[in-house]
Parts: sequence; structure tokens; C-alpha cells
Amino acid sequence: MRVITFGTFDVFHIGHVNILERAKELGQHLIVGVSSDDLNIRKKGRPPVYTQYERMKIVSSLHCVDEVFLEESLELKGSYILDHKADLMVMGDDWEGKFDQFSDLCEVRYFPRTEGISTSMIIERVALDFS
Ligand code: C2G
Repeated sequence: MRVITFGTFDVFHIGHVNILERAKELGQHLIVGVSSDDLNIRKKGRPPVYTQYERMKIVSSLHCVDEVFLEESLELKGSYILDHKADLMVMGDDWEGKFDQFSDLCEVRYFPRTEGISTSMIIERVALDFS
């Protein structure tokens, strides 16, 4: 079973590790699409704290991750699934229902997010603690 997941993985934290480990448990090969800096600027109006090269290197250094590629557009998800021959796509439940249209290409599953942590919470806390 080949599993694919997508994310920004900026200011890498325990919620990111948890979803990647859970995704890997469902298969033998875990492929991760790391969203590009340009995609973040287009969708969120700001670049991530870490560059796409740093974020890809951090994610690819994990034991549970077998392959990493750059996700340049949300609209290319179907091609990424086919190109990487994914059998299953896993996302956190903040994306619940958003990728159901790909269920004709591969199985789609959503996992509960790790509570109490997010990249924006860390950024806010660090900003407050050091202001
Ligand atoms: N996540 C989680 N628990 C958290 C924070 C994040 O399970 N506390 C999960 C998210 O649900 C997502 C993955 O970790 O599945 C990556 O999260 P983000 O880096 O916030 O990625 P995002 O910007 O949502 O992805 O195609 C999707 C895009 O790549 C955007």
C-alpha cells in the first residue's frame, strides 16, 4: 500500500509527526507533498517561516517518510496521486470532505488533528514571549 499526504509542515511540531506516523502505519511507503512557498503566498498571503527547501529536508529526514516532493498547486492533487501511484490519501480533519472528489483515484481518509498545537499558535507564543 502506497500512502500519500500533503502539507506545509512549517515550524515543524508534534502534530506533524503524529499524522505522518499514523499515515505510515497504514501502508509500506509514505509519500509527502510539501507545499511550495509560492502556493502559501497565493493561498495564505504570506510565505512560511521556513523555506520549501528547509521544510522538505526536515520532512524527508523522518524515519516514517519514504519520499518527498514539492506540491506547487492544490489543483494538481489528482496528478500527484496518479504520478506517485498512491493507493490511499491521508489528511487531517481540518480538511474533512475537501478531497472526497479524489476517491475515484485512491482511498481518502481524514484523521483527527492533534489538539492544542499549530504552527500559528507557536508563532504567536514565541512572538509574545520575546516581545
Ligand atoms: N495537523 C494535525 N494536527 C495539528 C496540526 C496539523 O494533524 N495540530 C495535520 C494537518 O491536518 C495536515 C498536516 O498536519 O494534514 C499538515 O498541516 P499543515 O502544515 O498545516 O498543512 P496545510 O497548510 O493544511 O496543507 O494540500 C494541502 C496543503 O498542502 C496545505
